[in-house]
Amino acid sequence: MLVDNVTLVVKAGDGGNGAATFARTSMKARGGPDGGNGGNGGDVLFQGSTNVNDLREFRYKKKIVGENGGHGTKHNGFGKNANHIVVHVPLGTRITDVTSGKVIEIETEDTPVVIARGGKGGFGNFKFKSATNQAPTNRELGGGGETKTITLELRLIAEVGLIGLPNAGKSSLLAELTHATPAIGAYPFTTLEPNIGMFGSHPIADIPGLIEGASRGIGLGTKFLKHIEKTKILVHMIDLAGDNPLQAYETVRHEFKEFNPTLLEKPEIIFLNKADAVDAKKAADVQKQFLATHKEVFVGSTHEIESIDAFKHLLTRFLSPAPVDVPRSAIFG
Ligand SMILES: Nc1nc2c(ncn2[C@@H]2O[C@H](COP(=O)(O)OP(=O)(O)OP(=O)(O)O)[C@@H](O)[C@H]2O)c(=O)[nH]1
Ligand SMILES: [Mg+2]
Repeated sequence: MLVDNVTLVVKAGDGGNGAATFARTSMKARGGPDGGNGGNGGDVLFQGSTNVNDLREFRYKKKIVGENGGHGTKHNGFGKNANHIVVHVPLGTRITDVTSGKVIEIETEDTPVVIARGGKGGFGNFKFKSATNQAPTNRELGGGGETKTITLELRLIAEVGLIGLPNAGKSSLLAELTHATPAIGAYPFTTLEPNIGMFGSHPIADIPGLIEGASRGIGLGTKFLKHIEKTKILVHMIDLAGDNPLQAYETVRHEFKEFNPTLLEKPEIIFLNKADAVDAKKAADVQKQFLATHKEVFVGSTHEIESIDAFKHLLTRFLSPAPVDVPRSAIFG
């Protein structure tokens, strides 16, 4: 289970100000007060939706601002009440008010929840007219809309797990397949915590690199492997330019066996990566060695768009409920 989370500021709309005006025309030198009320500011509501699968849009949108109410005007003109804003989030999103600690879980599509309330519109001076005060000059300013800092948290079960030795290109692949922006580095253990991205509606987890002895706590250990216990598919990334690609594969498989042997039975695509960095003969030789695994073997490069497109097709077929029937070992790169 991985947690996608974001922090946001939500500000509801301010109420419009009441007006302080008098009905003075060429005909009427001393008309009464006629300042209208301000309109109410719009609320910001959150509602569950099955059309939204992740919190991606909030990675860029850090602030949600409601509409302000219109100001009151002369001739008893009332300011417009602002429309409320409804923000759609995936079902299962937990919203926490950072200040109060209050938590709301969005479980259904039915009920929008008000997260920040709009300010009330202020009264215009007409409203203050009384038997004793026929010409009030006072009016109210609109109330400020509430501002809340909230966190949104969504628990996702990864459907695809990217695994392999450090530096194989797992994060590079995640960045190509999804909108996620993981750190990518030419050194081992760039990734220290799992990253998650959405491939369409399928969460993909990029797991920190495993090394020999991980099951005994070497490197970052196997603590992140729990995130892929429920995946449907594993993508095992192998660096073709590495010393012994088949051994790299077996090293990781051995650590799986120690951690949880059922991981060995998951459908798996072996991605022989960095094909651009080796000559075609080397790629073909390594590919041949991998035939013994009886797994789907893909040769390609995360740096090449055709390769990524072909891999997307392959992954989509693996994710589709229909039986997988794909030609083995197409070479790209
Ligand atoms: N030439 C070449 N380099 C690649 C390719 N894919 C990734 N790289 C490079 O390999 C290095 C490691 O890539 P990452 O995506 O960070 O690898 P990782 O598997 O996530 O590594 P860890 O997080 O350390 O486990 C980076 O310098 C990438 O630019 C590829 O297809 N071709
Ligand atoms: Mg990484």
